[in-house]
Amino acid sequence: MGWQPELNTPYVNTIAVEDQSPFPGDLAIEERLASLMRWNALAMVVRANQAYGELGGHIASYASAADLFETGFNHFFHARSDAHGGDLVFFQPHSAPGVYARAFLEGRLSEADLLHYRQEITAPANGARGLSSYPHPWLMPDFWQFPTGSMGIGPISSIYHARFMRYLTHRHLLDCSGRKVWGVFGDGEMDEPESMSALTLAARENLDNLVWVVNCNLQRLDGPVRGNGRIIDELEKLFAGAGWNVIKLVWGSDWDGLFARDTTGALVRAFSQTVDGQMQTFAAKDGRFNRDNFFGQNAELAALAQGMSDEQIDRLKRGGHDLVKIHAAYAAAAGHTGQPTVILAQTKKGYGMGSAGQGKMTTHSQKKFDGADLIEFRNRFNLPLSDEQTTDLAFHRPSQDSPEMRYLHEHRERLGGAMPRRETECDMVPVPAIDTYASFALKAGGKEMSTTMAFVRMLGGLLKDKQLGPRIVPIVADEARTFGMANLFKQVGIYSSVGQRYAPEDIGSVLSYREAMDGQILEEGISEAGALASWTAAATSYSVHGLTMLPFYIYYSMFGFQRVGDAIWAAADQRSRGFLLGATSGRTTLSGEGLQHQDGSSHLVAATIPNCKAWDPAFAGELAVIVDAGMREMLVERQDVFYYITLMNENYAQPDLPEGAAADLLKGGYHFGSYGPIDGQRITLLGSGAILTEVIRAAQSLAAEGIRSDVFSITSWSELTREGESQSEAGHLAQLLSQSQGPIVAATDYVRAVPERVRALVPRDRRYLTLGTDGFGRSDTRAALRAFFRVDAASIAQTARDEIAGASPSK
Ligand SMILES: Cc1ncc(C[n+]2csc(CCOP(=O)(O)OP(=O)(O)O)c2C)c(N)n1
Repeated sequence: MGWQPELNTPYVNTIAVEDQSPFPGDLAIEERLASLMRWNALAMVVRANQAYGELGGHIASYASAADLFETGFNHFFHARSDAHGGDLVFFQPHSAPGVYARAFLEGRLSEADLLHYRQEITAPANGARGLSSYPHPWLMPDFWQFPTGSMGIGPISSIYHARFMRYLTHRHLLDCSGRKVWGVFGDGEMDEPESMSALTLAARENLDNLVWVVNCNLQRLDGPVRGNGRIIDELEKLFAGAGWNVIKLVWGSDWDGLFARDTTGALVRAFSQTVDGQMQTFAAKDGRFNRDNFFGQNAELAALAQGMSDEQIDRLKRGGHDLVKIHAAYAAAAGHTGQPTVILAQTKKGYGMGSAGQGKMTTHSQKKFDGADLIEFRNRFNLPLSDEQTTDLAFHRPSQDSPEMRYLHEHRERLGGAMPRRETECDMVPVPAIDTYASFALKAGGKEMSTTMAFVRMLGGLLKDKQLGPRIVPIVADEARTFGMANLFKQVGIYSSVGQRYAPEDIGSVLSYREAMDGQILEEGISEAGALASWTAAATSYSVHGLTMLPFYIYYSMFGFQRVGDAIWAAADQRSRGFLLGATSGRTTLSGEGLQHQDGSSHLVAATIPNCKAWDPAFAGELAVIVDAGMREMLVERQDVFYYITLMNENYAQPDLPEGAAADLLKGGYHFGSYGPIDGQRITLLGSGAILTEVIRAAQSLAAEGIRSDVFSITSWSELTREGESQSEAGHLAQLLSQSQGPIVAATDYVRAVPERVRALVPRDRRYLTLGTDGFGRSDTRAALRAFFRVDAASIAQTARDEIAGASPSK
């Protein structure tokens, strides 16, 4: 018949009036509370900016989201308690002032704290706690759980957190049933690729523990989200097509009567012809304008508006400002099974800011109010404030025994206490002794293998450990075979929420592809953003769920910090604990793959993340010591750090780890060996990762010429730098170098800026030269690439000779 199902429904509420669940609260009190939140949030931002105009902050976003937040707080968002594992709630970042305002009413923040909004550094000296601009667990570790400041990170993160809760349940590690993930996001934010990329995953996995509320105030920062279209229609199609349950929450209760009287469908027809840019204008204008320009479009509409005053027209609420409608939508979402739900809530940006901001193009950054605007706001929301209190922007907290405060506390107590609240209590998972899984690496005896192979073998061993094994979460983004991990498919299985419904093609093989409900590997497909979100969910399980998990996400190193660096930054903010393994790393070690795959920069970016320890080990034994130390730091000492380790795919002879090297290598480097006659001319060579093998070969050829080289394996340029910079006396590098003499040549498979970081720590009387792989990669053999970038043994040796001869131009 050529029929195509229509994914759009008319521009009205999905839930009909007669299907609305009854509102279980006291509407008048909740409205008064919401008004107080609005006021205190506004006062906080305006006062901060009156004091210091540069501080910034937002009012209009929370003004649009206040009712969406408050309904959640009063009726739905469960905090973690003895009776409930706790919901996860992602808050629109620039609505943070509203969350602080609530914490103030709840008594969790003081007036002094509110006065230090966006003044984190100066606050302590004034006996207050500074309030971070946006949700940052790093900065407010007992408060915020999820960083959402960078648009798109919250949405994708919420999906993978919801999926990870299923994973924990299916693997019988923690029963997460009855717990939900709520996310309030912006309609503009939905444009981010991260926001949209995992929608089908959420539907495919039937994540009915996930509810998104998209605050469709129809505006973003610069202007309308879809001036010439309707964002709610567009999102309805997108989400429905992706398999979500869509609840449109477009109009408030005041419209119910109008719809009931509209027997000809005039309203629905008018909406279908009104684009968002126009809707925004209607939001910005008064009742009179709306009577003339909306209801004035035709006789049928005009008839509907008859009998309503301009004031009443002005106060016609959009769905996202009507507590009763919001509650009904939330209740339907919370009760929906089999699919994730999105609530598309139409609101007005800057709601209630009157002529100062409601629906204005510039409202996003509006933070100045004159006296008249403030009085208008007070009147609009019936705030119990005198004129003076209003113009003074006095914060207001009703007395503890007022009905509002009793109501507020009672409702949060019913839901397990205040939110947001970040917990840190978690179990201590013992780390197995290193020789139970890594003796092969520590005593490699010259056996040839790559560090990737060594890592996979160690991981296989760790997975067998009775206590730690089940807590490990191996994560891949469709590269398990690349890294030789196919054996793990059989050993621990790939997680699938439905098991395996097919006979795998390779069923007879020992490495057969095995999916299982209790499978341990998270195979994320080709989505580095997804895999990183998954890693973050596992890496913060210790805090979000009180259950320590240890994720190892292994990926093409070039598709890490470069591709999803912002997500890693957010994971760092969220105090993640886990391992990132940048495999096939190095610009010349990954030979044939060429420009886009070859990584020469990840260590540079990793070094900028304060709680990321980045390592570039050359040998399997070094790798073992680093993995062991990382596990102890994260699981036993429970430090908020994560490790980034680069792994290579080049096979070479793996030496035994020199006796006593472990302590030094964990500081960033150790003396690997000396070559050539003791009385020869002296050169010092530093190398890391696979390029250390070139350094050693250079030392051997120099030795044959009578030159003495001291070779140091640098396991972490960034740790070496941090250690050195934190010492007032000679740091580790200086101590290492004191065992050697002569000019120093450093070589890595990364851009020269990586080894350049330690330059200031090199003794002044020593020349320091760095060799690296600056420029675009090429596709060729390792030998050709290393010669091209001048990080091969011959180039290193030549640089050393030139230096000794005093002929090298300084580089
Ligand atoms: C990745 C990223 N890009 C840009 C910004 C700057 N920014 C902050 S809020 C905002 C507009 C948000 O619009 P919307 O999501 O519709 O939320 P609203 O404030 O309208 O509720 C922008 C562009 C950001 N925080 N993150």
